Amino acid sequence: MRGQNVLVIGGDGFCGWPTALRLSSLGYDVTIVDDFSRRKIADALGADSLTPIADLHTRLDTWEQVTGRRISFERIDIARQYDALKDCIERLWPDAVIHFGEQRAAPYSMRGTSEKRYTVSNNIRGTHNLLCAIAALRIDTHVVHLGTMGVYGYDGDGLEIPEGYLPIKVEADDGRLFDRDILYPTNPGSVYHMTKSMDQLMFQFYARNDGIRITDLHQGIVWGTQTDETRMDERLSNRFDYDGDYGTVLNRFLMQAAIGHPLTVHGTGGQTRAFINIADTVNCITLALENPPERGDKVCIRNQMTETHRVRDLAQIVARITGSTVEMVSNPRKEAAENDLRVSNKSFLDDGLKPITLEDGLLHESVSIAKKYQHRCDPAQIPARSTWTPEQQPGTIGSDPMKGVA
Ligand code: NAD
Ligand code: USQ
Repeated sequence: MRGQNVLVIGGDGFCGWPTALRLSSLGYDVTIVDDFSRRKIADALGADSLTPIADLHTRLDTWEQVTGRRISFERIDIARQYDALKDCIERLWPDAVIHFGEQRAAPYSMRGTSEKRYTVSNNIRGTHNLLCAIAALRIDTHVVHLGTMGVYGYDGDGLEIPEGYLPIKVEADDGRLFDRDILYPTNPGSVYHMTKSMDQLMFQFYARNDGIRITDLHQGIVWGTQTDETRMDERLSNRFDYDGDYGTVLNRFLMQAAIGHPLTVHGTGGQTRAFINIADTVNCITLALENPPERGDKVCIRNQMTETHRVRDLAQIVARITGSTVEMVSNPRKEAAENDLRVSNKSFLDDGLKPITLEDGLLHESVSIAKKYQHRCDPAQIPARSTWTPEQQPGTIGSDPMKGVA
């Protein structure tokens, strides 16, 4: 496996950057493709990463100084520059392509008409361009895509969510029963999540029609910020988003605790979600690369998460270890107020993943990183203002997350 040529699309981003470093340190020959759209959106929103992040050229030079390894870079917008993408794949002829390159914030995708249209056009065209180029070149490469747990939806009653497929029996008119293995019925909760549901169909088609080997990782919410490699030098630091659109819930709570801001629980906080630490994101992607499907296999879907938590429980944990207060704010989203969630992550456990959980002390690391850079925080960026419908209004509804909850 090592010595292989890997393209990391979206390798300047939160999950892509530490993955590129890990793969390079393991001896993979890594090329990052990115269009810097994430940095441009951050500039447009006025919401910078809490951690200072070096520009990509500085990052790559630093990595070479520290380790002697070179990561290459090609600036390509994969949604709009098909020919450049195809040319890049033809020149590098990668053994694997890891696809992180999408607009990934649900609130941003619901912010307004132009953000909805951008998210759909960027994500769908990018994924399709990649598959189309691979099919046109007849290259036998392994596509590893970062999908989301959100494709399953969150209306669950606690029945365990399988890894991508649902075995069902269909009853014919004459009463005979037929076995089918279908994609788990998708139930996206935002325009962003909808694009991931649509990606699944494109993967299914290209795996069957062109024999492309595809792994789709249905990842939970990533928390934490640093990995072994990004800790090696401050110029290798990973991004830490905390704003109302791009900050994800646990990282927001950790950062809010660090600056003495009340923890912003949406609604009752009864939403249960799947989580994974950034270090395990990197571990799982390495395992997925090392265990590719065979040509002709159906898409290999793996649930990339390590634990589930209710949002109000997370707030309580963070409040307990930091002494913060909790504030219940009206939920800007349309989502079930309370849900149960059980998820199978058997395939990574079988491959040897040793999950990093909230207990492992990394909550404290994130709080201290947030404290170190708290002078960079703009409190005006904290409230979540993107609402799912025009009728919804941001605002505070209480201060006790357990109040009103059975
Ligand atoms: P990110 O926004 O930090 O990184 C995405 C990177 O892709 C950015 O550097 C961006 O510039 C680049 N990009 C976007 N569109 C592109 C295009 N058209 N051409 C080239 N580059 C493009 O996001 P992230 O948090 O690193 O997420 C990476 C992937 O993982 C996403 O697909 C996301 O849906 C998925 N994911 C993320 C999380 C999470 O909690 N962060 C959880 C589950 C799944
Ligand atoms: N929430 C709060 N308070 C906050 C922020 C969020 O209560 O300050 C709540 C939200 O209402 C939601 C839950 O926390 O119920 C999760 O929100 P989130 O922003 O952490 O996660 P989400 O929007 O689902 O998106 C993130 C990533 C996305 C990825 C997804 C995985 O941004 O790229 O696909 O997590 S998953 O949630 O499993 O679908």
